Amino acid sequence: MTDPLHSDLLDLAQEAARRAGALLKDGRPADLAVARTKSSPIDVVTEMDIAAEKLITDLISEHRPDDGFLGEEGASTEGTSGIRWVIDPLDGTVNYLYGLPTWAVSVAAEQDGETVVGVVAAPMRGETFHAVRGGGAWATGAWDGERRLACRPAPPLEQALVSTGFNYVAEVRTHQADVARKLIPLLRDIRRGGSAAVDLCDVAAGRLDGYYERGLHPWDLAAGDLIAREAGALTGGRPGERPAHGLTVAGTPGVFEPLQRLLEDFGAWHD
Ligand code: 2AM
Ligand code: CA
Repeated sequence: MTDPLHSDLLDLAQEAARRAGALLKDGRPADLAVARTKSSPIDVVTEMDIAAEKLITDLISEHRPDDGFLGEEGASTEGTSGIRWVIDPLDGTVNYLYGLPTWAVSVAAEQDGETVVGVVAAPMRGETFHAVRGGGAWATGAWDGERRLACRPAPPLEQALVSTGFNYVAEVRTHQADVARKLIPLLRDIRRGGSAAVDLCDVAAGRLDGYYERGLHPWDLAAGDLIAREAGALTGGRPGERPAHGLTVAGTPGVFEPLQRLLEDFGAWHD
């Protein structure tokens, strides 16, 4: 039985993510990547990002005025209800800028510090993922209705398809490339999707065997982490730790453990 509070939070998260996704999709100028006049393309993306976060926080506050927020675009309030919303209004910003389809709106609700609801809407893929703690992970597609997600049965590591991401800072990227160079001969291949939230949902959906990244913030991973775990995946940080800014690892059981060990050996984390 789903807690009625969690059902309400899920409804609200889905509506917020749907509306923000529509705003971002419909509001993206067709010539964004080539816009050179007036403002830079980056400014347009930042404006869309801020507008999407405001839409989400306004909608939620209207229904639940006592909840707190933590958002990539600066929303940060404590609240008094024990519920805090962790929001990335646009995850995969660079893809959005270039017109690539892998970007998402990520909305999670925490109760007393534990994520209880996660929604990741990927409008250009026509898919929305969601999970409630203890209730499994689900995807709703434009063409195939709602389906329950389960991560892939583990292949041997050398046949695992693993996604990752690279930081915006050049020195960090160089270090990450060194880790990837050591890892790539030991795996089937590496992917670089560009949205942490979507990568975690792709692990949940059985489209990736694993995923890791250094430098994520709580809003990048809160919803996707719950969705991956509810689909049967394991997630963590450095061995024995939870996903963190220093390192996030996710994978189907059997791939997660050796991947996490290799990342430790190769120094993929930072403090
Ligand atoms: P963003 O698109 O909202 O910036 C890309 O590797 C993934 O990591 C994206 O989900 C991106 O979120 C996230 N990310 C967060 N901080 C990052 C950083 N400092 N450098 C690169 N990617 C970062
Ligand atoms: Ca993000």
